[in-house]
Amino acid sequence: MVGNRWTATTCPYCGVGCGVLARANADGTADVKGDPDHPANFGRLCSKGSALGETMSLHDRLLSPLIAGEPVSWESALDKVAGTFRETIATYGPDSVALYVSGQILTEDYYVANKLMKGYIGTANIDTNSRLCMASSVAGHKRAFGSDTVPGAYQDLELADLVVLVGSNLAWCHPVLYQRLVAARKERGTKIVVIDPRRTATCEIADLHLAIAPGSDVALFNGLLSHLTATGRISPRYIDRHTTGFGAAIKSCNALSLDRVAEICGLDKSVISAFLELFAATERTLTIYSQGVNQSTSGTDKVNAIINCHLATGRIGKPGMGPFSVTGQPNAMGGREVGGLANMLAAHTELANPDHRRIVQTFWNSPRIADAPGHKAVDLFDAVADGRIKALWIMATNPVDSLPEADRVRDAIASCPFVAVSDVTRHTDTTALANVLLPAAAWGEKDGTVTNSERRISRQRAFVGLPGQARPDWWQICEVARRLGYADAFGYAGPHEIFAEYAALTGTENSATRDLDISAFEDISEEAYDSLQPFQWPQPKNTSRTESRFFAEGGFFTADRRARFVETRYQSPASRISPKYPFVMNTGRIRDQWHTMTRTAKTPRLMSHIAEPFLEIHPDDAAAAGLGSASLCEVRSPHGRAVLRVTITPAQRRGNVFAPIHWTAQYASEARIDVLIASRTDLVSGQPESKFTPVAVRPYDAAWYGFAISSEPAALRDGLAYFAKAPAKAGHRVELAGSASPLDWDAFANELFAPGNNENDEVLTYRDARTGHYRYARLRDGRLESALFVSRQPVVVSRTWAAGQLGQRINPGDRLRLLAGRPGGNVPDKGPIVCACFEVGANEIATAIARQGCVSVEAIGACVKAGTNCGSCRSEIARIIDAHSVPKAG
Ligand SMILES: Nc1nc2c(c(=O)[nH]1)N[C@H]1C(S)=C(S)[C@@H](COP(=O)(O)OP(=O)(O)OC[C@H]3O[C@@H](n4cnc5c(=O)[nH]c(N)nc54)[C@H](O)[C@@H]3O)O[C@H]1N2
Ligand SMILES: Nc1nc2c(c(=O)[nH]1)N[C@H]1C(S)=C(S)[C@@H](COP(=O)(O)OP(=O)(O)OC[C@H]3O[C@@H](n4cnc5c(=O)[nH]c(N)nc54)[C@H](O)[C@@H]3O)O[C@H]1N2
Ligand code: SF4
Ligand SMILES: [Mo]
Repeated sequence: MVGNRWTATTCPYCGVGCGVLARANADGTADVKGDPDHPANFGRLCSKGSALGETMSLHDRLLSPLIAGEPVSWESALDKVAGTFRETIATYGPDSVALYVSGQILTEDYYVANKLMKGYIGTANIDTNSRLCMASSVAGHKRAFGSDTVPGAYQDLELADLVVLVGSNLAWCHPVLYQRLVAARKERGTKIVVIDPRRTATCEIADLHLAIAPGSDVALFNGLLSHLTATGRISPRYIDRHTTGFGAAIKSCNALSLDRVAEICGLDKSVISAFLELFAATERTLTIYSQGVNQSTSGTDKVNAIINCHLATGRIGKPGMGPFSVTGQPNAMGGREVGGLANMLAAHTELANPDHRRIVQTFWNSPRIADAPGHKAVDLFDAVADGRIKALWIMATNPVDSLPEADRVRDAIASCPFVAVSDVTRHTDTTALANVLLPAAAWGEKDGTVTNSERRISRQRAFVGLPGQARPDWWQICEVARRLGYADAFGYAGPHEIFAEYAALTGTENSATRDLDISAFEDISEEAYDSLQPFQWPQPKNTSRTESRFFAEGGFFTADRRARFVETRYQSPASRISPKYPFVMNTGRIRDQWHTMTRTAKTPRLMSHIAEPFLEIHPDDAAAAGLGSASLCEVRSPHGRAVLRVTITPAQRRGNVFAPIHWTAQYASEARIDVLIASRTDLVSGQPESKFTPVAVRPYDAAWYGFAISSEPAALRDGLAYFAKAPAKAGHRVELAGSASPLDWDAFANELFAPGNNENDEVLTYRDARTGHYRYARLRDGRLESALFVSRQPVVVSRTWAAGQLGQRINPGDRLRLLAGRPGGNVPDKGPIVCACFEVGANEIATAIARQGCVSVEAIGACVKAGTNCGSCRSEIARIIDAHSVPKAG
């Protein structure tokens, strides 16, 4: 399919759901650009979206079905999966099998997976990684609205006068929405409040940052409801006409004084008051929230505490106002629509509702319908561990890394009699444990739809052919269903037929009793599906609905069509902190990596921003714990341990530390962060508490630190205390540390680089026994093949510069400098990469500030191009400018 034609598709990363134009190149890469006509992004893309074309290489792709690691035909693999499921069900019943899927499969994949499990096998044991992500929002929506409805639209970002970001690092996690907000702020002076215990990149545009104590959100929003009521800012009309339960909710809130709220949140009363007053005074207020809200044992209460404030003011479903849960994964919303969660049915019908079960079963004409909720993700793996589930199929998610108590999950999967994994990647921590591996079609190879945070359904379109034996996920499920005897119900000619069936179900016996209705598409043809333009639901048939927001005039999906205020009570998590585990560990994302890095780590460009797992800690805590900058630390909880690089920053609150979620056993020795996290969940939603883990932190006693670069991957032998790998432009880079120095450094280096060594290479070494410095460089025909830099302290070497030397000719006069790890005076050292698009480093930006007097992000852009493409690094550039600007003399 290589050619000049651009294909309109959708980005496979975050829930913004940006439109992408893609075109395949002959070398296996692709050109990508933002789709100017897509209403989510109007042509913008972030650093991850812009780099999509570089992540398409077939390196480490799973390209054939495997049984016990050996390539087999699809026939054999599918027979094996279906046969094992059939026998297990026959012997132990339908609840002995399970499917664990993901917000990264397409709606059509999700629909057939759910139909097979709930309608044909007859178990609700299908859950998804959205349990770790959106479950509290879903539960909160359902408690308040009677349905899982996101009332607003992205346009509200441009129409709001106040945007409150709660537990959302929008700048890094929903970068294009952040860019839209930055533009709106410039245009209309939108006020922005960030509520997050950390000072994140998003705070760069905040008028007010509330660095609240972790887990204190319910107290803050209860305090807000109380303030709104006391100061007469509520809307009695909206409350009377469209809601119930206000009296009880406000009663519990009024018990909290402002002093008490400030104390719980750990903030000055004046800061709290400033927020309360800003919210009270601004009619057009939009509250965007994400994982700082959802991933908590009080996640559902946090959601409802926020929604309560919007219901009380009637600020919902109107231009520029409303509560707005932003989704994480590209199709988290689509999965919710088709009932991917173990306690839902399909098309926003309820498993617990007998009438809904009848509607769905009749529509499917299925032999049975699950009538009891299945296991939610964390419980699901408990059921795997204790043998209740005996056959498990995992699709498009990496639970060995992303679920709490991850080592226990790993052991559970390893002990399960049968595990099938559908993935696009050959080597992940989960594929390592599979009996059967099923090669899935990846982004660019598959067709279907996704729904973004604002309920907008867009097409993903294939623009390259299927490599090897890779097949789409929906096809895999239908083939297994066929083998289980359900050929008639799963005989789809393609995703368009699945989509049409799903659309028809949304309209069945609906008549506006359910929010989700896209029956306008129930007869969609293949041609129409192929040219489908992005649209927002609802789209019922025979109507020309133009308003896509919900609830401005009530019309909730409860029996009495009224919204419910929910009594939310603040519960302190502080009692979990103990002298043994005195720090609260928060976890989350970094700008350029996606989850377990199976795709984003393929490109050196995205790895150049942050190449190593780290722990952020406040300077005073670091000093007290004896942690030096860039040293290594050991983080422990009762469940596990990690070794991470220390990053000292005042952006952390005292007593709190932050670690990224991304590093797996594929990339680092001991950085799987979920091994530390307890499988404690929100009682309503079943969502795990990923952001509040009591931990101990202490220095890691490294005898030496190292940094290596090589054309071929280094051979990392057992016993290395620490490693973290990353690709470099012409090879690989790895950070190293050991607890005892090797006796012979030359032998160590030779062994490390053995995979690429050639006996004719020229080897340069340098050793200073007194300081513990050791340097090694291997040249082939004068070009750098590999190098190792070792010292007793964290290695001071310009990584970006050193990695850039791989494959370069090193002139005899420059060899000493190479061993020193520093560029010559006439060669600029970029420093750590800030702008991934144009590979502009922090030093280059600092130089532009110092030498060219650039004091704005725009000026930096004009000077060195940084920040002028995707814009994801603009807040970091602003931070560098701040750090370098000299205060004006008074
Ligand atoms: N670059 C990148 N972008 C992504 C992803 C990715 O992997 N990489 N993943 C996508 C997915 S699936 C998701 S779910 C989203 C997540 O998007 P976000 O939710 O924005 O990201 P996180 O970093 O998980 O957490 C958000 C913030 O919650 C804060 N927080 C922690 N505890 C509390 C608390 O008690 N109260 C409050 N108010 N805040 C708290 C954290 O400090 C953190 O800054 O990102 C999506 N986008
Ligand atoms: N401590 C902590 N833990 C967390 C979180 C946190 O903030 N803190 N966040 C949680 C959240 S919100 C999320 S969403 C999860 C994410 O966690 P996971 O879902 O486990 O992470 P991914 O790396 O996205 O896994 C996706 C897998 O699917 C594969 N894949 C990609 N495309 C396809 C495809 O089209 N078909 C198939 N079959 N496979 C494909 C990828 O190679 C990869 O192995 O992590 C959760 N875990
Ligand atoms: S914001 Fe970035 S990651 Fe998210 S959909 Fe858009 S381009 Fe993809
Ligand atoms: Mo997520």
